[in-house]
Amino acid sequence: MKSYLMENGVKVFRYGEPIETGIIQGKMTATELNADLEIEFKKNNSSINLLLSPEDIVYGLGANLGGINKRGRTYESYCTDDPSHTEDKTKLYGAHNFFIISGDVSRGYFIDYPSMIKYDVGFKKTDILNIEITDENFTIYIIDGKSPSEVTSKFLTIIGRAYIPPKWGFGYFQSRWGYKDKGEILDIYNSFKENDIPIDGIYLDLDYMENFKDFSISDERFSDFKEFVTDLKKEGLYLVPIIDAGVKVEPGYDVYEEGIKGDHFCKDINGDPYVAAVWPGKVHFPDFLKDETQHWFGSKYKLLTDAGIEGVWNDMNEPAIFYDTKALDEAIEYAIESKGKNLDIHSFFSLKDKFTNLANKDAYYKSFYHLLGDKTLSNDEVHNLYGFYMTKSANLGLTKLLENKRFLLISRASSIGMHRFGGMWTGDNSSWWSHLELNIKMMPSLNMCGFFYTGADTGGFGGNCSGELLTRWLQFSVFTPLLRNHSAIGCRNQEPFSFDEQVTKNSKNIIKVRYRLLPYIYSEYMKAVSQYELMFKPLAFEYGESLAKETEDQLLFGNELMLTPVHSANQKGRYVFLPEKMAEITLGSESLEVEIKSDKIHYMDYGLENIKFYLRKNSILPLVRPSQNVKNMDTSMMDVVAYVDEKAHYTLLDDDGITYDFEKGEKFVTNISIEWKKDDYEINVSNNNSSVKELNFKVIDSRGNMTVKKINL
Ligand code: MIG
Repeated sequence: MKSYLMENGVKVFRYGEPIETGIIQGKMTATELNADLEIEFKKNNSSINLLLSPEDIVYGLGANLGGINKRGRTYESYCTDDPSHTEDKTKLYGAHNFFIISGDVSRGYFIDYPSMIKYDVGFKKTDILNIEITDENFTIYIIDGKSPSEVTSKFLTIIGRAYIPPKWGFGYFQSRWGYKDKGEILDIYNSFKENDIPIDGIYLDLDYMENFKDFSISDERFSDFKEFVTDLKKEGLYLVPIIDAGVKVEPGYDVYEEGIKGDHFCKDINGDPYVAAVWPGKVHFPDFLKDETQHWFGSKYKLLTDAGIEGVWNDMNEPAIFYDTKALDEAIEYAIESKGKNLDIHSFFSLKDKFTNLANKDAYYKSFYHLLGDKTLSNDEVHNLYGFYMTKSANLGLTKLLENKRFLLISRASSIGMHRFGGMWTGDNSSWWSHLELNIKMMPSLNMCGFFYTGADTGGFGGNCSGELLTRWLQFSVFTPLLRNHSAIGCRNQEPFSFDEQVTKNSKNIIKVRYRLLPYIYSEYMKAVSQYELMFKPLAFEYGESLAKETEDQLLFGNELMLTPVHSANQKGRYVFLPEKMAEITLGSESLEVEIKSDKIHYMDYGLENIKFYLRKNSILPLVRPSQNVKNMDTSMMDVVAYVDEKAHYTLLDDDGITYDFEKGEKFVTNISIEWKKDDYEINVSNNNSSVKELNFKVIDSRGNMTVKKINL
């Protein structure tokens, strides 16, 4: 074991010869340190036991099932395409190996290892957190702090600043697997306009491609693509096409030919390009771990950027495999042999399993290889890096192609480290109430692992969504930086206008509220990523009461808000726990109501029409008028709602929303201070944002007295 110390006090313990993953950034100095870890090394397995005291909370682990407190469950880190996120599942699409044990003190652990890790967080034994790493070569980072926030900030610092999308990426997006052609995309867009529902973009799923080929556009369904993209963009509507990991095997197809010529594909045991089957049938997987391949594949996005595209989503990059030819042939052989036989229960099930278990077999990932430096490694050994490096490849390509322009980029598979290059969505959830609840609980864990530009498929991907579920989901998603309503082919249509009139009306109102909150959400995003703080926080990160530790369906958002979403059916409201006095805000597209609430636990009426949340004491929230899209957002006149007893301050951060000039200090800042002086509020504003001209203040105090003031800048 070798040990190191990082500048911010993070301790590093390297066991054996770990694979260089590229996740951690920052200097390390060799120092003799004691890890104080109980590790049992066996062949291909290292087992670590950490002690949990009864009061300890375990936070983190990113995209996973379970609650905010991860105790009482098992988890696995191995990026997996499994669209059925039922309660018994142990792994999803991401590998996010950071967690915190928080009790009297807090200690964070990050395990830098790119293959399977299993966690038993007090499941078999209540007081043991057991970690099984399938190797003896890995690095553990240990981060101590007084509080979970302090630990998180230190961790976010050593993994580097998160990806920043363009401002239009904070708008509302519609998506559906199955929008078949230009005509349908236009119909959808027009319905948004006719219904006066704001929208910033439509995602293009597989349907835009020619025979599922990456970097191809169907001439039949999407002719004159460039014109189509450009015309819509002029109105402020962005199209965001999908790119899959597998490249179709097809002689004559440029991406395939270049990939072969440039030696860019993963190899099989014989050194030939590995053949798997996904959408287009046979595919090869680019070896994204190689620098040259990252640059080559990244440069292929040119076909899209040349057409005016400024955003993409990377899919199937666990990578997902429907079957490989060997396994399929075996299954077919077996079926032929079974023909005409009397199949008893055992032989019938083994026949059936041959086919139903064809997808994503463990064996596949052991049978193809990457080149990392001068080492050849099976995919299994570096499995969790594949989505990460595919997204890095896209980021490198788009950065070069779009120069100083920011782009939208999300991926399905991820590991920590990828957060610097793109955002992520949480994969194929379902139109279930429990998945709305999961979405709520997952947000802080994702933030802790560096993922800020993230959200779930609003309304649920698989299954049929009800109007009520969509409305409730929107009421929460309005706060997630990535706000995308996406659904699977074959399911009921899920656009806000595909239900009854009431649902359309409510969704419209709620989406408009998103646009009212947008300057605040954007400002909080920029602060969180640049100051290495969470955007979504568990209550216990700031409040000490035991109830704060148990409450998992309320979240702090930024420094100002507390979110209390309704996440079950047929409710007219919900119970809310207030750790302190707060102002209850009811926000509609045109309306704003404020009421002081002091009961620790009270029933909150929360219907389907508006959004409700809480504004914390001595806090300020700026709002704008709703707009059709981000491009048309008008910040000249803002409402500023505040709950102030003594004094409050808010810094509203803004920039051009398009370029990286903010990194050179080109930021627009509006500083707002409100202080209670003797018998009135003193309001001070300093502002270098020339587009902000008029502020309409509504300031409430703890007794519920409201002061209204207008300030022209
Ligand atoms: O096997 O492209 O998660 O968002 O709509 C399904 C079709 C492949 C999975 C993605 C989903 C997308 C779908 N894809």
